[in-house]
Amino acid sequence: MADEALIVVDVQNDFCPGGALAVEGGHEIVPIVNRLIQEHDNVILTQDWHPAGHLSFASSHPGKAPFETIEMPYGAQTLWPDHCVQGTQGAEFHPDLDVTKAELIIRKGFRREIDSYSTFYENDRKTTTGLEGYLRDRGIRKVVLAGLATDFCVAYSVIDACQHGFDVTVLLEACRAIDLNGSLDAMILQMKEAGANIL
Ligand code: VGL
Ligand code: ZN
Repeated sequence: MADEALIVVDVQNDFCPGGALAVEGGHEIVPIVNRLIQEHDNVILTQDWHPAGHLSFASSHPGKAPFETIEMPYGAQTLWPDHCVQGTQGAEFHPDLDVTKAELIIRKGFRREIDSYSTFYENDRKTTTGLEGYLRDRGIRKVVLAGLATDFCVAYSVIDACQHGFDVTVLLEACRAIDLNGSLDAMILQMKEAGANIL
């Protein structure tokens, strides 16, 4: 399947139990994702990679608490606990994730003023990560997504991939969700409406 890529989203310590923004059962997907990596010819990893003081952190907004929403110049933004700070242990991939085969690591969220859920576009929906060009240049037509979290970085990446004309599959058994105020059901619906195959 030379025209298919596996995109493994944010399987990092801070999104696993014990981490700063732990996703319930996040670590459980690691063996499943490792199997998917072995089965794919083209493997891409994404890494949430924020500078200290990132504006998606509640700590950057006096009086605000994690999981509240604020208005940013580009629209509504959920505030998070400090997580995936560049160079910290929490930003590293899970130690058991089999990263060796990955040909590309896309880092996102490194601009202080903009958060980035999708691995194609940052949350202003204009700033690109370059992933689309990479996939086109490599002749990739199909993408398979797995990782953390289903209802944020996976879902936004899935929807963008669909809108750019890729054939997109999400493997839910290889994802885990944050599920904030019904976000999991809402994003599964949006992924379906975008045309993704949800397995
Ligand atoms: C994510 C919230 C903040 C994710 C990243 O990987 O889904 N969620 N940063
Ligand atoms: Zn983040």
